[in-house]
Amino acid sequence: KAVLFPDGLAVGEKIFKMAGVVKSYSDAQQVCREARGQLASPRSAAENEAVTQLVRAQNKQAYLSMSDISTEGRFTYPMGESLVYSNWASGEPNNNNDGQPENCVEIYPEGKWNDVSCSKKLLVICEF
Ligand code: GN1
Ligand code: CA
Ligand code: CA
Repeated sequence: KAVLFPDGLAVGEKIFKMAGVVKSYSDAQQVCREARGQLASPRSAAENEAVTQLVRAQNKQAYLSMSDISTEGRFTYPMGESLVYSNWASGEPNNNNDGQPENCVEIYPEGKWNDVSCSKKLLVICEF
């Protein structure tokens, strides 16, 4: 645990680590892949709270791993499974950025989720 302070948190078997960079979705995915992890994928309220703590500490929205790039309106994890947990903000996902689609997911410092353009530059948090 000590080595994770102040940028990481362990929840059950999972470790979330803030990478200290702000990237587009595909670049963010690559950062986590190169570290042999993947983008944060909170699958429970406890995991979502851990990611939220890291986001709040930086006061910057972060990417989650999930997207509806394959099928509009159907958000999945990177391996294609449907979500087992979600924490959408009210009215989200709305797939609407000035008429442009939004196929990636950001998490706000309050822990709620919003779909956003995958080109938006957001904080990278990986899980291991
Ligand atoms: C943001 O900036 P605005 O209000 O058009 C957000 C959308 C949300 C919306 C919720 C680029 O859109 O994803 O659905 O707020 N766009 C960006 O009100 O973050
Ligand atoms: Ca979408
Ligand atoms: Ca949205």
